[in-house]
Amino acid sequence: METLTLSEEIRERVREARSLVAFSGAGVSRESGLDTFRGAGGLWEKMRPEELATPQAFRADPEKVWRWYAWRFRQAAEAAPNPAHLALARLELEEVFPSFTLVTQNVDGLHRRAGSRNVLELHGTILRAHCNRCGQSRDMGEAIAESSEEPPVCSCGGKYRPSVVWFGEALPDDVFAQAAEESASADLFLSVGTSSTVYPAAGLIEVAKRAGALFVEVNPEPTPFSRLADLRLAAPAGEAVPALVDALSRHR
Ligand code: BJW
Ligand code: ZN
Repeated sequence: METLTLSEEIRERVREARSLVAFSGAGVSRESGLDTFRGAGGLWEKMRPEELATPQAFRADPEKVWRWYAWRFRQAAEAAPNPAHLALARLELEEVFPSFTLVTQNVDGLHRRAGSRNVLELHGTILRAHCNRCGQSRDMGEAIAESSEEPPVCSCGGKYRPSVVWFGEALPDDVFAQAAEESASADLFLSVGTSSTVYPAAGLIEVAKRAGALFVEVNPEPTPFSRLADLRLAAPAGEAVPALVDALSRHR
């Protein structure tokens, strides 16, 4: 993407902004080679979500669900952050805005590996697993490597499961509360690579918009929130986010 030119009105808002929230979804990791959930080529074109990403699915067929996550863990471990992850990290590390929070729905750990620090993982992480009975937590890679059982069995007799949030499960309370608080006080709210269809995460866009944030959406496809966007970049994140970060930095 060539140099991005911002309108005078947006430049003004950027100049005055104190806090930025970046909100990301599976699309930001697409150019790292990880599949999105919905849409063409998405994980759920081949598999129904309720067969894999629910507590009921794990109860019904723990081996199938565990294997699917073990496969995705290996994919994530082998993937590298792309220019979109790196540009978002730069925004934080170069302190372009006094306050920066990265709220992600992703479980792949790529934002932290790119150098982002203030990361709120709304849907947990695939890098850890915990026992469904006693809650004991361990590294996912070790759980896969050290056990021949799928899923590995805990010393209490329970089964290990990935530490992600499935449909019907509550998001970690403190993490969501902090994300909502940051969204409510954000001057800029930047949504990247999410279909914005899963709640309560998608509701953060409404929270920010209602509180008066400038809302920027990066997604090649429209979402239910596109109409509310003050600026929409219909391009892949790996191209649009570095261009946007350059433009934001230039106008500070
Ligand atoms: C690119 C790109 C490129 C492509 N560059 N972009 C009605 C109203 C409100 C809520 C509900 C409702 N009915 C049911 C609910 C509840 C349910 C829900 O929201 N369902 C909806 C589907 C309707 N929500 C829940 O169950 C949540 N829990 C809850 O509500 O608890 C209540 C409770 C309270 C108290 C006690 C008990 C319960 C939990 C939701 C958990 C979601 N979990 C998953 C799986 C995580 C584990 C895993 O990874 O397997 O999270 S589902 C999946 O969707 C995953 C994602 O984080 C999430 C969001 O998806 P995302 O990231 O937006 O990806 P995609 O694939 O949808 O979109 C990718 C986008 O990228 C697309 O738009 C592309 O165009 C774009 N793209 N290439 C930029 N290169
Ligand atoms: Zn246990």
